Amino acid sequence: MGYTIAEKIISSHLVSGKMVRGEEIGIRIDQTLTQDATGTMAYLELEAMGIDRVKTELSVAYIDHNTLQAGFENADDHRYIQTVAAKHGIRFSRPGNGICHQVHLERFSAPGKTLIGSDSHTPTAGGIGMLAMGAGGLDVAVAMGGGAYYITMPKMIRVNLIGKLSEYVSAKDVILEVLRLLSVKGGVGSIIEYGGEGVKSLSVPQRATITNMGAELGATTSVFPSDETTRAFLCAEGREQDYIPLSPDEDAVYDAEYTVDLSALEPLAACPHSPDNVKRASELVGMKINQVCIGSCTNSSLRDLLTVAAMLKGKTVHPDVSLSISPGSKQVYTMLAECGALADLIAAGARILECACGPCIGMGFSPGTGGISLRTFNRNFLGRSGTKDASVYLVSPETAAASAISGVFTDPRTLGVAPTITLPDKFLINDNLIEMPLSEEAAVDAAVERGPNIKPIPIGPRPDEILSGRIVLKVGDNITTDHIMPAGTKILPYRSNVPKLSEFCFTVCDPDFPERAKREGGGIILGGHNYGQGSSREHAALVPLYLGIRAVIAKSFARIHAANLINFGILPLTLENEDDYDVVAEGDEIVVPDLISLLKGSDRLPARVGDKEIFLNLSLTERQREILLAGGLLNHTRANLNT
Ligand code: MIC
Ligand code: SF4
Repeated sequence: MGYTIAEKIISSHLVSGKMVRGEEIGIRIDQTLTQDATGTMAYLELEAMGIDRVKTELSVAYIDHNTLQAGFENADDHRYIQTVAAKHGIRFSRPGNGICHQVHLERFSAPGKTLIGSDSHTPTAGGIGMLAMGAGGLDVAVAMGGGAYYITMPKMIRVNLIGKLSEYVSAKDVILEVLRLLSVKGGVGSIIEYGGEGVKSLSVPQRATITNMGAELGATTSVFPSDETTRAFLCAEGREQDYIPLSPDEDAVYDAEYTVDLSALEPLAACPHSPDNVKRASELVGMKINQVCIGSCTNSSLRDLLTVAAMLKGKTVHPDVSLSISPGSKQVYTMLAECGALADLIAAGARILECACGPCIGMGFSPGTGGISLRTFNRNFLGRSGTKDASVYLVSPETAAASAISGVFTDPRTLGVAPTITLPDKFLINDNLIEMPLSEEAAVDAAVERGPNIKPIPIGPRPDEILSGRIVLKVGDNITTDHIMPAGTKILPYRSNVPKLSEFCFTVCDPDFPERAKREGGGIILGGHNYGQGSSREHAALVPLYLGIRAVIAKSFARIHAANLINFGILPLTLENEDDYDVVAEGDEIVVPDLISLLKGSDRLPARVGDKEIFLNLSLTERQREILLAGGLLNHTRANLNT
């Protein structure tokens, strides 16, 4: 039986387990990346594990999320990351250099290699044929120390692309179509591979837009073949030596196949409040809009912004619309400036932001009350923009630019002939904002600087003999990590301060939750399907842990979040009978007697709710059982290092 692209990369990096769908495998990791909102924790964890020097081929620490710096906190965290990176052998991408995924794609990604990043959109690098996955900071720290990354061997889904995109239809519309087909749960437990004739017509940054939003499908990752287009991109980045061709074997076996006809695609939009709530742009035409935001790791490449600049040239942004543009990287920004496109954007009235995540993570540019915002981003979860009653639509750069000019939702195909964008053969290469780490000798005496915002990481207790607690919160399906641990200007500065963060936990769903959880001394959370979808932020596990949450019971979990819960010693339990969700109410007391012995070997836990018995499932590998029994991965790794 032949291999898929992902199986080829996995087989060359397999350190434990067998490549059998559903079984746990350990993979050797070549590269890691972190960003600053998850990076402080990841490096505190690296230090806590006693790892002096990273063992990966390449590790990069990016600063791109918390760049508003409304107080001392962010700057202190940046300094911590800069000094800890230098000491431990990690490259440091300074603030101003760009969004981690865009910069990594440009400067470090390589077909056939493995990458994990403490950010759920790490699969962006799948656009170049890399096996790139989002992970919790602790897993990234372990990989930096040379440890394997463990995942469940995914199913393989193939998406065949046929035909060619029409004018004004772009990569964002492709992934929105896949989201429409598969939904935000459709990729869970799977790797999505793109193939077919249509692949050839897509540039690497376009492919990266598609793999980026594979995160929204819940997929483990997404990957494109590596072909002549990949080689040309690497050449343009001055890195042809990183090129290898990569395609699936003729007889590779996929668990499911879909076909997307690029020629038949139209501009699409994901409507509030979910990336899979997809409609045709033509159905929304004429809707008055207030704001347009262009950028984020999904759509901020040179190709995207040159397209926007060409569409805005000589026009003025509609007076009722505020348009922000955040270039994805310093490379993109500089090249826009050099060719004059930046001047066209400024002249049209765009508000140019620095190359960082910015409005995508609610760092500024919140819409007004009840505002309608069109964004080229990847997530439109409730409240993520910073305005709870805003309506965010996810669209392509083409739809965004067309609508910014007209002031109403506009199908760009109505604008006449589309601009032709030619990308240069050589990109501008200047890595002056990437600092190399100190040599091993110099690192010995180098100090790591810690500001007062950096508080100790909560460490989970070992589990008690009996699990007993009240349901302190009952929530529905598709709860995101933005519900559990919101971000935005007021909250993001505290990513290294868990006690402070705890004041905001679940407040999008229930403003009283933090107080109640404290009063009750913690307890258990009950959720629906796909609990914890969205980001990789381990704070969505760490903060509940701090508030005393010892278990989450749900109908199903999102992959990264389930791993984060286990890493911090919180039990991710599923309901054996989904109907029991309706039986259990907030305030009910749940008791699982004999927890320890069940944890040692059983997948099925009998639990008492009042006078009723229900069954909870806990399907774990041996390794995960040991982690939970140790009270989390930090305890477990420390114990192993000391034996
Ligand atoms: C996001 O898009 O939600 C983030 C912010 O990039 C997160 C990481 C974080 O919460 O710091 C992600 O996607 O993992
Ligand atoms: Fe940054 Fe937004 Fe991308 Fe997350 S999704 S990495 S916040 S640009």
